[in-house]
Amino acid sequence: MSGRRTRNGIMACLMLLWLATSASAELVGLWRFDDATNLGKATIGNDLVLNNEKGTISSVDGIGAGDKAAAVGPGDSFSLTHDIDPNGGSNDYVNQYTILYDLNTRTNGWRSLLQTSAGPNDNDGDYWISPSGNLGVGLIGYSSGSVEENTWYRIVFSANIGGDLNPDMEGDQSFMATVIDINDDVVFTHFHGSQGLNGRHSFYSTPNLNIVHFFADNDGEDGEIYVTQLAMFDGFMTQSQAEALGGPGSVVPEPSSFVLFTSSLLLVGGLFRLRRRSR
Ligand SMILES: [Ca+2]
Ligand SMILES: [Ca+2]
Ligand SMILES: [Ca+2]
Ligand SMILES: [Ca+2]
Repeated sequence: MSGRRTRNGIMACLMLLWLATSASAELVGLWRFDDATNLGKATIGNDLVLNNEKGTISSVDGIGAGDKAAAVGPGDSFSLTHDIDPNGGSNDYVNQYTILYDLNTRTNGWRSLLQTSAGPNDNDGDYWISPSGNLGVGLIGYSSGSVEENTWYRIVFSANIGGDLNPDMEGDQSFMATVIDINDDVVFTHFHGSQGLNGRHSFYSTPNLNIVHFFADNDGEDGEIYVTQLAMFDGFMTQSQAEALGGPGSVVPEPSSFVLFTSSLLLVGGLFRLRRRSR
């Protein structure tokens, strides 16, 4: 076993341990876009609904051999019935969540990542990559750090609406974006401004419409994106949690795999000890 694989194994184990013990953010949806015949198929959670009226959604190559991704162009998008209950102190809306995007944008125009309205094209998108590559939206501000087009990134968008994600920073920061590159290096983490409970970025939850949309906008400000992995968590992540995730294409740990994974690690550890003892 190489040093890198050992390190990756330990990292994965620590991440699984953290996810299994973290009460704040459970993985409730995971999509890998590897099945060209069923692009919206879920690994965890509900299948994505493909809004493909413009015909821009198709299967494309992802990261490395065997990986596939979905292309999504202007006017088209994905809708998700997420089944997340109201949280953050609300009876109606999802105020705490994290979305993980492993993506590669194909243009340098406006690229909508999130749409919280009832229908995907009802109004302006709610979280963007701007033409200059900055993350955000006017209401909560933009990151000073930026991303390049034609480059794979993991973007983690964490929301604690009505709350504060950074007690060390003056005022309330209700949103955080962490960007990680293909080498597992953190490109930047940015804290956006405050928002009151049930604000623009809150989702319709289980008692009402129970829906959210990805890569959608009302008038074409949703430039083409390749997405190879998408995940939804039902709580916010902190900076250290988000920055501990690997880069684009790396495993998003499933809570159900935790027991199996640690059992196999213990088994491997036991075999190593047995071998050493027999020498
Ligand atoms: Ca728009
Ligand atoms: Ca909107
Ligand atoms: Ca603060
Ligand atoms: Ca994929």
